[in-house]
Amino acid sequence: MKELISPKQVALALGVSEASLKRWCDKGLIPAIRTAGGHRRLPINGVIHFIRQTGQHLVRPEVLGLPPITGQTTAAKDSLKALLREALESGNEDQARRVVMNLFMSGRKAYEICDSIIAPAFHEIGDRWQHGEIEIYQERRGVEIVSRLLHELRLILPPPPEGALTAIGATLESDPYSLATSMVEATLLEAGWAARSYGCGHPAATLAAAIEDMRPSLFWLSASVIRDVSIFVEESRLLYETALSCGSAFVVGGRALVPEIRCQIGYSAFCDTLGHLWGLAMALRPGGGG
Ligand code: B12
Repeated sequence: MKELISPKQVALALGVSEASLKRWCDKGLIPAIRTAGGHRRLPINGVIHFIRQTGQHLVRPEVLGLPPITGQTTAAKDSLKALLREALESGNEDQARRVVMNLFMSGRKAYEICDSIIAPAFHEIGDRWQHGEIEIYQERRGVEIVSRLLHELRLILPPPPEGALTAIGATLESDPYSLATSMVEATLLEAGWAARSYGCGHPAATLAAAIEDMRPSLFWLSASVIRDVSIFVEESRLLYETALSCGSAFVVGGRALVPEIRCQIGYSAFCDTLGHLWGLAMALRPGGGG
């Protein structure tokens, strides 16, 4: 996907005149930069933000590198989830992209799409694998597809504003589950944070070093699987204490953090869902609420 695009191409994508487009730029509704020759160039994430905010209809989405608009955004949540699950199981990446991008372009937040469509689709995929209805390769191929889609979402989210709060996060050594931590990153980015997931499988000591080096406002730990509870309790204590000493909030989430484990560890906030994190992230931003 290109990063900058001409007003003419955006006008084509929206089916409006170039004059209207330039007017929106002049009013500051769409961010624009000027080339050395004085021509306007529009950052694609600014254009996408404008479309999502104003509900503009996309006539030629492919001009912006987006999949065809299918009207699937109005379908019931369950049927979208089923559509996505089928697409992931059959390796139909285009169909998966259409489901996710159509929801996103219709103004749904990344966290809503992750919490209510993508994660439930994977929960079903897990159940179907457990019952021998699908192969392991289908599940893993689905993870790869969603990883790419999350990356694409990240590219089209508006860049964090100047002075944005920073956040980093990851999973610990025994935890190979990569999607949740990428989803946390997307959630925080959309909430206007400068967020970076450091991926999976880190020794606790290196995450503590990252907190000390980066001094983020927030450090998140995603825990999808805990192999040894006493080791996890010890490792999370190190992270909590390091975060506190660096002035970072320590935010935890993930399906392995059942109440019996949560009560043994320290943290600044526990989130069941990305929606909870969204609420927290918006409240912590300078000026709050937003
Ligand atoms: C994909 C997958 C894998 C992949 C993951 C690859 C990857 N790169 O991520 C791999 C191949 C590693 C894998 C391996 C195994 N898996 Co597996 N896997 C899954 C599957 C299908 C999807 C997981 C996923 O990504 N879900 C999507 C995420 C986004 O959803 P989520 O975890 O619910 O996260 C949400 C919230 O918890 C929250 N959240 C999570 N973290 C955080 C953090 C913060 C800060 C916040 C705010 C929120 C938050 O937000 C998310 C969005 O709503 C699940 C099914 C399931 N129920 O999830 C099985 C599942 C977890 N796996 C299972 C099993 C059995 C295994 C294996 C043991 C299989 C085997 N025999 O080898 C191994 C174990 C690996 C290990 N070391 O532990 C079982 C676990 C059963 C159990 N009771 O524990 C499940 C439930 C499948 C099933 N139904 O049987 N698996």
